[in-house]
Amino acid sequence: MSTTPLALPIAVPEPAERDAIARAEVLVASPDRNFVTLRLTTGDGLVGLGDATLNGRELAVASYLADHVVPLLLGRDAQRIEDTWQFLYRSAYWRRGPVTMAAIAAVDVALWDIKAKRAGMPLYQLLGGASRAGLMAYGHASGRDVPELLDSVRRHLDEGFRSIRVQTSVPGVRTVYGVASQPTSTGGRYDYEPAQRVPLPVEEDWDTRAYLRHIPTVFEAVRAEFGPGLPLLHDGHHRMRPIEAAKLGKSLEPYDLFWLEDCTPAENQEALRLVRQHTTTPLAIGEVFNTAWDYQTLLREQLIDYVRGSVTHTGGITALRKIADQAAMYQVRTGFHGPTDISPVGMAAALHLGLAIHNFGIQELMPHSAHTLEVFRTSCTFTGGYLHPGESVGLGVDYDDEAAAAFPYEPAYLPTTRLHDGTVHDW
Ligand code: CS2
Ligand code: MG
Repeated sequence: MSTTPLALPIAVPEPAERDAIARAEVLVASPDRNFVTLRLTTGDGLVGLGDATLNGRELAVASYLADHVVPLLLGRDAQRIEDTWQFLYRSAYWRRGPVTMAAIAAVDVALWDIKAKRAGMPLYQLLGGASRAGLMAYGHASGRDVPELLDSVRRHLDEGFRSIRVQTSVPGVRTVYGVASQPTSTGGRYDYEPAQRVPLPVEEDWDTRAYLRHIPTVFEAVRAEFGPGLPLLHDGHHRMRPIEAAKLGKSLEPYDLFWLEDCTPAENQEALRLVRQHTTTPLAIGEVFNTAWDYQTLLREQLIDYVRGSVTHTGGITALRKIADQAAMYQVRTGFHGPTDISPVGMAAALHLGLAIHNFGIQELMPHSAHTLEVFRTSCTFTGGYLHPGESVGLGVDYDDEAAAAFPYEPAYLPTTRLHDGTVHDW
């Protein structure tokens, strides 16, 4: 009796020598804050950069890349972006999570950078071309009291911002997320950048009832000063329970917010149902999400208005584009995360993607320091309130090794929060 031989798997063709990844370097530097960057070089010398920065846990991603991913990349075909994404995601077996997804993101973005350079065009052209002239950005205004906050809004308007996030101190609370110039528990100052170079996390305190009473009075003052037109945003930074978030959304309705961000801890998607039933204040969520699955319920049930993921923390352009496309089906727009812990490489990736997709909403911009911009030379521009990734080929970012050598890694932690009875709360 004859037997049919089993079909052998079809061999994946070897890459052309010029396309094989010849070098993969994990670069860690701290030009005023820590950044982890992946640099891939092809056989013919094309260079791609990817951002792998995970604020406060940077070395975990550096090790994931150097110890477990770099050995898999050498010799692989730099042209096969989707295939490499699926290979790194599925063959690790242990899926998702911020460390894994930041590592995959770095590879993905570096490969898009290389592909666009190979094509000789800025990345947004490869992603479909520009859908708009520029990307409206919002800046971070804050104040320990209302006059200081109004000054900060004025300063941001002078710098060209046309949309402003408003964060403020709360009477009876010592240190609050997002408010510059507050004293910290270690005697330093909480200035702009929440990650602090301290051996233990700085402690902040919190009182939700005081916050809920105070915030509407602050927005009333801002609207009275700047009128009804200016888009205003606010970040709840995961601190409320669902009914508290619903109450805040409702009490802010007269001030017509552009969005209320992270009103509840993001892992409980169902919480947003309750919030949504009570308020028409637009909701934004997702900066700590790392895959499309984290958005599944929120999008299908139309519980949010903006997706807040970043290229760096959701697995790269390949993954974030799929999230944006899924969001578009529900008329949900993007508001990609853009704090200083997204490096200029991650920021450039967000701008290329944001320029190309149809459902772009707004882009967060926390400008990087001069030292950061010495290490990462970027073609991105901010003019008249609008960001643009520039017309250089690829991402438009170069990494300066010499400048980076002056800024070695320094451990830094994000703060932690306790209620006034000592209970740990969401930061
Ligand atoms: C934030 C961030 O930009 C935002 O909206 O909530 O400041 C966030 O706290 C940091 O990215 C944490 O690393
Ligand atoms: Mg936020």
